[in-house]
Amino acid sequence: MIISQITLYHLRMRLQTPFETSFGITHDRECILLEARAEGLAGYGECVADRDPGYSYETSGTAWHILQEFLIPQIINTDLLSAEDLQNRMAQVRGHQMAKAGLEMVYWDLLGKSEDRNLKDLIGGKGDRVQVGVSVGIQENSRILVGVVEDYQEQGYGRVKLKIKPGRDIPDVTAVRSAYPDLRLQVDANSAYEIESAMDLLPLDELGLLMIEQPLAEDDLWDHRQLQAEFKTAICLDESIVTVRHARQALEMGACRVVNIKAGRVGGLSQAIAIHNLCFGKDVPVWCGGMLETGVGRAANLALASLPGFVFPGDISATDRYYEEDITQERFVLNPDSTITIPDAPGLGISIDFQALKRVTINKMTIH
Ligand code: OSB
Ligand code: MG
Repeated sequence: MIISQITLYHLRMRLQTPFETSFGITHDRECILLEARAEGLAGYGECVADRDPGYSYETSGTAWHILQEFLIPQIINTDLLSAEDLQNRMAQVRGHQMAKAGLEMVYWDLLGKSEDRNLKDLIGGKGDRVQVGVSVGIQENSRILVGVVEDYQEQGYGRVKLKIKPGRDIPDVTAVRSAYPDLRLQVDANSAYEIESAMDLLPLDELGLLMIEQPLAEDDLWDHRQLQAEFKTAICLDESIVTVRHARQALEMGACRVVNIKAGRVGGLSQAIAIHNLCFGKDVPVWCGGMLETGVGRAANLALASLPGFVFPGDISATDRYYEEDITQERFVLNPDSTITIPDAPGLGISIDFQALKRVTINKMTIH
């Protein structure tokens, strides 16, 4: 597979409603769409780095720089033999997982199109749909939060994740649990606590949560291990796992009992699959996290989440939970059984809506 040209599109897309987490409020989602030409085909990928370095040190700005100056020059006009070969060529860049993952997604889309196979089949996924849930941002107060959850529940979401932060934790989660005793419920702190303040979360242990996601620092494993020892509820790591090695060490030391897998965070689909395989071999459940993707990244997430170790529902919601207008012609809808159907056309299985793309593009550059 020889890629002869890549165009980067810096996108800014207005969210349906602002999304508040412990690291800030997002009104407009930024990302980079990659469009590659190879052997008469067009392939697409999404780099999920956002405008601000709140979730990760990577931003749409750093990813643009790393792609333009270092990653794309490494792989353009050379014969890419496999995803592994692509990873080897990108390995001289330290970190910058989201930039790498965007490029790897392009490779998979092209590979699928050239072999007339969809991504799910290429990676060995099963079934035609995956179980999904919705990630609910911090609201003005508990009463409004319960109303928002009610709305999603009526839309058919069978699993809800609540964002929490110090001062907005126990009362919020308790209010939702009281209103919905049987709802599949989990929380995500996005690194907002320290080992000491996280002990304030102990009442959550009585609320029957599926898991507590990333309570402590993004560069921490050891304190998570200490915390997991104090809680009955499973700790799930998101930010702390950016390589396969982190996943292995986290499991070896007992820093978590569940892993959130995002291809963007771990440097690409091949690395996401490797973490899945590691966890599957140790009977550790995983699930597919989300980064408020466009339809491009959403398609990749759906294929990934069809692997057998993805036993918890993914943060893969319907298009209308995020955007009024998306850049794919396909819109993803929630099936009545709280699933979303995996696209089955070749590659990612999506096609770009170029009119919509034009409306959300704030910068564009082509590299030959
Ligand atoms: O921590 O899982 C997270 C969104 C942006 C950055 C980090 C996270 C999230 C979400 C939303 O929780 C998941 C989604 O619906 O895409
Ligand atoms: Mg998270």
